Amino acid sequence: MSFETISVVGLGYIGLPTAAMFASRKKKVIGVDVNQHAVDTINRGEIHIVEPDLDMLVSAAVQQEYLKAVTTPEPADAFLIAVPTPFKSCEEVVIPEPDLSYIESAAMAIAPVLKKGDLVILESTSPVGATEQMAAWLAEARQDLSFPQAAGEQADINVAHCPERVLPGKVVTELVQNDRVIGGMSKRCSERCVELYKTFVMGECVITNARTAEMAKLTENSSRDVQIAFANELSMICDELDIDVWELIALANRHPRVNILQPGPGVGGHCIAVDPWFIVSKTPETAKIIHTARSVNDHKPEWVINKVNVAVTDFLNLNPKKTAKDVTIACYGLAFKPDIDDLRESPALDITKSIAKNHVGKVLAIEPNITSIEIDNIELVSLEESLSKTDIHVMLVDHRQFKKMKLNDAFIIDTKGIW
Ligand code: SAJ
Repeated sequence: MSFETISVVGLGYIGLPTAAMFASRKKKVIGVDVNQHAVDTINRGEIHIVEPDLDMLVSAAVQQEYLKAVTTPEPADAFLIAVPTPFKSCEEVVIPEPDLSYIESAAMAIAPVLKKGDLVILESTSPVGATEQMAAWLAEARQDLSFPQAAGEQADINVAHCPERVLPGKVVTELVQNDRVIGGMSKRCSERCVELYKTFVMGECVITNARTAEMAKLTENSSRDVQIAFANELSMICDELDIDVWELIALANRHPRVNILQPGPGVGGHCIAVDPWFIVSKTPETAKIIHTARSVNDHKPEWVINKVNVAVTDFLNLNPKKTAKDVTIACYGLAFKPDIDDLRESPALDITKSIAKNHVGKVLAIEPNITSIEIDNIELVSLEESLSKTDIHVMLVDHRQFKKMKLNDAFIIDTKGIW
C-alpha cells in the first residue's frame, strides 16, 4: 500500500524540512504543531526558523497545495513524530533524565485518527526503549487496533524508529543524501518505513531493530562529544604546560590514524550536549567515558571565564592607574557554532552573559549574524568599533569574518585558535 497522505508532528528544525521534502516529491503532507504562530507562518508559505534553502522549499510546497499546517492531527497513512526530547531540568540531579512528555503528547494527539494500515515513525532522538514506550501508549489509547508488540508482523499499525541525523545549516542537503537507520518493531514495520523514506532519501536505508536504531543515534552524538572533550582537555593541559594546543593537534593529526577535533569554549546546540545523558542515565555505572566527556565539555565555559578574570587582573597590574570600571572586554561570537545565527544552548552566549554580569566595566559583543540583542551590560558593536575600544579580546566563535583579522594585542583569550 503506498503512502498518499503523510503527517509530520512537530514542525521544528527537523519536522518542517522533512514535511517540505515529502511535499516537494508531490506527497500530500499535513504538518501538525501546537504552536499557532508556526502553523500560521507556514500556511502563508513562510518559515519560523533559520535554515538555508528551506524558505523556497516551504513556499513552493504551500503554494502548490502539497503542504498545509494544522494544530490538531488529521487522518493520514504515515505519521512522523519529530518533537523535542530534552532532559528534565532539575538542579539537584547529577545525571539528567530524558523528558518523553512531548512524545507522549504527540502519541496521544494522533491516536484518535489512527486507522488500520497506518505507519507511525518516531524521528526524535530518544533514549533506548522510547519507541516501545510510544507503541505502548498508542496501544493503550486504541484498544481496537493491534500493534507490533503484541501482533508482530500481523499488526494493524506499524511502528518504527528512524532517527534524524542532519546537521543544522545543511539540513536540506543532508536530508536527501545521508544514509538512514531504520529500526522497525517488526520486519514489516522496517520495510514499510524504508518504502516511505525512499520517497526522497538518496542515501542507503539500513534496517535494524528499534532499540539499536535509538542507540545508534545516541552513539553518533556521544562519539562526537567524547572526541571534542578530548580536544578540550588537551587545550587545558597545554595551557598548564605552556604549549600551543593548535600546533600540537595539527602535528598529531599528521599521523595517518589520528584525527583530533578542535577545542572551543564548550559544546553547544540542542543535541550533542544533551543526547549523551540519555545513555548515561540508563547505564550510570557503565557509561564512564561518556559521563566524563560531558563533564569536561560542560566545565569548559567556566575555565574560559576564569581566564578572562585572570586577564583583567593582569591588565590592572600593568595599568595601575586604571580600575576594573575602565576595562573594556569584547566577546567575539555568540552563536553555538560558526557561521550560523543560532544562539540556543550556546556556550559563547553563556560566557558573554556571565562576564557581563560580573564585570563592572564595558562588555562588547560582536556577532555578525544577528542585528540586535537585549541583555544587561552587553553592547552589540561592529568589528571595527570593538577593535578600537577594547582592552581584553575574547574569541569565542570562529565565524569567517573573524578569521580574516590579525590581532596582536597583549590581552587575548582565543578559545578557537584563529589569532
Ligand atoms: N564543536 C567543537 N569542536 C569541534 C566540532 C564541534 O567544539 O571540533 C562544537 C561546536 O562549536 C558546537 C558543538 O560542538 O558548539 C556541536 O556542533 P556540531 O557541528 O558538532 O553538531 P550539531 O549539534 O550542529 O549537530 C549534531 C550532528 N551530529 C554529528 O555530527 C554526530 C548532526 O549530524 C545531528 O543530526 C545533530 O547533532 C542532531 O540533531 O542530533
